[in-house]
Amino acid sequence: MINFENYFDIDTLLSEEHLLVRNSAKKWVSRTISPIAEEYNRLEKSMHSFIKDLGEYGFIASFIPLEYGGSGMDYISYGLIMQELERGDSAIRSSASVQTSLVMYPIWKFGSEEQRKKYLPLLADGSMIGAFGLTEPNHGSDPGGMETHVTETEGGYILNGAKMWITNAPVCDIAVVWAKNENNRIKGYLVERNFEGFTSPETKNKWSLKASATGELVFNNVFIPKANVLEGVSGLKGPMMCLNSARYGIAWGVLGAAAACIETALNYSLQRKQFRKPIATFQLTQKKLAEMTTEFVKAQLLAWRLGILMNQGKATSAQISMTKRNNVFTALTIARESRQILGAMGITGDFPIMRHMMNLESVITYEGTHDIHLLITGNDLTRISAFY
Ligand code: TGC
Ligand code: FAD
Repeated sequence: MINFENYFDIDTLLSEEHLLVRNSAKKWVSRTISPIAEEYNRLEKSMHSFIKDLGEYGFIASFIPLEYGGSGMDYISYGLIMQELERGDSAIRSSASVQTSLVMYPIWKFGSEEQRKKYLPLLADGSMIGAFGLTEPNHGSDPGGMETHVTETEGGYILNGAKMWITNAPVCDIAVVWAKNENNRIKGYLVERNFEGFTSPETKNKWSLKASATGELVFNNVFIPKANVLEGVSGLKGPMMCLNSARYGIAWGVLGAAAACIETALNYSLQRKQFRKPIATFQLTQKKLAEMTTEFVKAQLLAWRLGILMNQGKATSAQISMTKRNNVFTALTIARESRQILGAMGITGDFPIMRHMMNLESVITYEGTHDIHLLITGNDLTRISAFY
């Protein structure tokens, strides 16, 4: 079969190291995740159980410096790892995104040296699982309105409130929690599993990301020692900077899911016969395949270019929003079109398409919805906020 993933020779834009990292992640996923993905989704078994393997292979903490247990790789390598993980299932990419961009990144960027040394190596090798608490029951797209808050007390703070829709909440050992202080400023707090008054009930009955543990983070007078405050940042820009990194990873990740769908649909269309001919013979099938591949290549090039800008420290948050929005929508459209090519077979678990499609319904919502990213682009172009 034609290598549609290299249609524009994108491999020549990658270094030896990039290719090595991509190939080893691809191999690991096809050996470890792809064979169990269907079963884990059916049984709602969370893939966080593979976090130690991710740590061992360097698939988490890829851009975290070596001195803190990371791999010191660049942003293209990070993106390629996300792509390969999501080829298996969005749940395993979610675990890696949260651990790397939403938990290790803020500790690395905004934490004290003591916090970095204490937590980063354990998160990097998967001994600890992290969660990121920004969204609340009453504040999703508008996290600046958050109600979770702290009050100062001797030696630290008392945390009250609740976060919702949190990846890895039920299984986390540590949560990076964003809350307002008495001056109404948002700060980050490191909440450890054994802190009294902290609970994390699981959210059940999802039709998407079924192999990812999602839940709430509930804080009932939880004492947070001063040593657990991320002193290096205050305001909404703290969590938003973490999201820049995670959204960038998603822009690559969804390429993996999209590629799995195109590959499945292309193969199927060449095999499946109707009216005595492979369905690939029909112009309408070819139109679907051609358009999906065109959009895939455009998304791939956008992700690659964004990766270069990330490496140079020049990527803007608006560029990241545009790429996350475009690439997730592209992947979801590809999943829907691929499913059509398979007809009734497309709705079964014998093929990965429907699972990817259902997962992508979450991906198009989390880390900023499709419409919120459009408004961010609109704001960037006009300098007029249309949020309010
Ligand atoms: P706005 O007035 O625009 O900004 C407030 C302050 O934040 C700064 N800021 C950013 N800084 C860095 N990067 C960004 N992307 C930033 N966006 C905003 C901004 O400069 C300002 O700073 P300062 O110093 O002037 O105060 O804020 P707003 O209240 O109008 O709200 C708009 C905003 C940004 C919140 C909205 O556009 C948005 O992005 N909403 C989406 C919320 C979201 O993405 N939540 C994600 C939760 S985490 C998650 O989903 C994880 S899924 C995990 C998995 O993969 O499983
Ligand atoms: P709302 O904000 O209520 O939005 C509902 C609809 O209104 C959307 O279509 C939205 O686009 C639209 N809307 C809102 N405001 C505007 C506006 N100004 N103009 C036009 N339209 C608007 N959060 C975390 O903090 N940590 C996590 O680990 C995490 N993991 C998640 C895992 C999963 C599986 C899911 C589904 C979500 C997760 N989230 C997490 C939460 C996610 O970030 C939020 O769901 C998302 O930000 C949207 O918030 P909401 O669901 O409250 O929707």
